[in-house]
Amino acid sequence: KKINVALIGATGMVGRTFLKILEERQFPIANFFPFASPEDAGTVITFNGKNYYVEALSENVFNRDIQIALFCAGGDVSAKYAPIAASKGVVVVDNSSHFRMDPDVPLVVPEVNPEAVKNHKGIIANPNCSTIQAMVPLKPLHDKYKLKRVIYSTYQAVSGSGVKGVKDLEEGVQGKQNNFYPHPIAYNCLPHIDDFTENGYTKEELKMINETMKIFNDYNIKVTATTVRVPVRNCHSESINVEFEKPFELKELVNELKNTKGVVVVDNPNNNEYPTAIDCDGKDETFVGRIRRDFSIENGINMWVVADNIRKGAATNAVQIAELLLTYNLV
Ligand code: 2RA
Repeated sequence: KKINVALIGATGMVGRTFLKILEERQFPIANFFPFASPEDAGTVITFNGKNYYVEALSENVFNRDIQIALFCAGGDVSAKYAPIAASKGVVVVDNSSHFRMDPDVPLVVPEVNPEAVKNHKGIIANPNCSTIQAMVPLKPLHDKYKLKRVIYSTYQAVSGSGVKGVKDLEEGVQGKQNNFYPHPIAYNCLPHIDDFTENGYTKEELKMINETMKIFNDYNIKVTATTVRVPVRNCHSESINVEFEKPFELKELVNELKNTKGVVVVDNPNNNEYPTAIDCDGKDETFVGRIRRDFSIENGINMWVVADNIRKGAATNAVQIAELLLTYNLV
């Protein structure tokens, strides 16, 4: 069965990765409608061997025969147009953060809570990239040992900020100072991703905290986070400390991870084997290493988790949600 798909934000870094993922996974598309902002409209993109003019988004485009609309044009565009699309019977998969905490909007990582898509009321939200890559390994561990507390420390690539972030780093290392970020990112680390809020946390940190509880549907899990921008081009790295309710054998815990779809364990420190951003670039799995007991608490571990924040962190996860809509006959 082939369906008609709209891609809103087709010319951005995530949008272009959507095109690649849709092609790689041979998502069954009959008619394809790429959209962008008026200033980017008219761009020609190639998709599945055909050239398309990217159209300017407007309210009436959703009167066309479209089954799924993939949004990756920022929160303002999603806030305005996703409800219009949904009102016309189009199922929206939204990569922005705008609707993630809406109780009527499922927040989905297909390896973690696929069934949640069945409760959608027109809009399904893609979680934040740094949340998605943590959920994939945490899910089997939560199922077996029950999460009590999670501490995230992230080391996030500049690609998370789009082309401007990448430019700031690449030109910064050549001595040309831009000021996309509030401080130089070259040879530097910035504990500042998204805006600061009144409680001293950034929106990025609050996203990880709130999205973890919503995706596991467990508001008793204690979660905290520190999210940091680092001079890495692509892939987010995360140090995750987990306290479980139940005791565990480390070998058994590692085997749980090895047997989890979407997880690749790279963990042999004696051979300098652990996940690195450069090694994970362009991949869809979540890579886990440095798995070791936290001897400071009764049932705890530390682990190092790396994934491609543009692929699994955004485009691939969203396309997997679209595949679930087909699997569950929801479109
Ligand atoms: C970032 N997670 O890395 C945010 C949005 N992509 O900037």
